[in-house]
Amino acid sequence: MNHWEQFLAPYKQAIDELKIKLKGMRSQFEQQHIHSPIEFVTGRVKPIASILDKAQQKNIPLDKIETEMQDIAGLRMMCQFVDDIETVVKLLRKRNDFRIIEERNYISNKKPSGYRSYHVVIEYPVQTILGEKKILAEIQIRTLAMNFWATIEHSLNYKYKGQFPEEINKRLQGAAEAAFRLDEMMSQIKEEIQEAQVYFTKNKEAVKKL
Ligand code: 0O2
Repeated sequence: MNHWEQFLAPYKQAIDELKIKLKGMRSQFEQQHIHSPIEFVTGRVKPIASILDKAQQKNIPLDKIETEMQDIAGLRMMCQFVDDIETVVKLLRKRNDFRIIEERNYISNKKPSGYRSYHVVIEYPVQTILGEKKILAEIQIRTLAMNFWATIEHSLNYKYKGQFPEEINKRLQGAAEAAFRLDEMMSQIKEEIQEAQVYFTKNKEAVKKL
């Protein structure tokens, strides 16, 4: 095992475990036939090249990345509605398998780029054969519309390295505004949508039993 593999191993283990735990929250809502505030969960360990890039950009010495880079382990929880985000954050605060060390609300304080999301930084204890190792992980909670915008902007960032031409910048700001309005419109018909979804899940289960 090389140095990086060794360093990243507990982060990988944390992602594997947390994905199962956070996806489990969704299943529990489904079993109770109540609207799940969680639509889907993803997770990744930051690629080595991105760790090195970010360390350079933010002047983080490599021997400090463990404490200063909070998103080497990153999870995303996608929600249908903006209100669901708060429900999810409250559920995370109640858990006792990790400790929340910071919350960043980029929904009430959107970033100048137009980025919206709620970030929760946790300290997660990984059990290893050498004992417990506490690692930092970042959970990003956002709606499907926020995620759509962030995914597109992120891939454009690769191409333009953050230096968007004015025209693209304008379009991205417009798209961020449209995503915000879409979230508002969906919130207004939330009850209708949820009733239809519960009806659909129950019907699906009835068919399975036939
Ligand atoms: P990747 O590829 O997603 O891992 P900073 O980087 O200074 O803004 P900091 O302290 O690293 O902030 O933490 P922050 O802002 O809580 O979260 C950083 C992560 O949030 C980013 O990770 C992105 O995942 C996401 N993010 C923050 N701002 C934006 C944005 O304007 N657009 C998009 N698409 N995502 C954003 P990385 O390391 O940048 O990238």
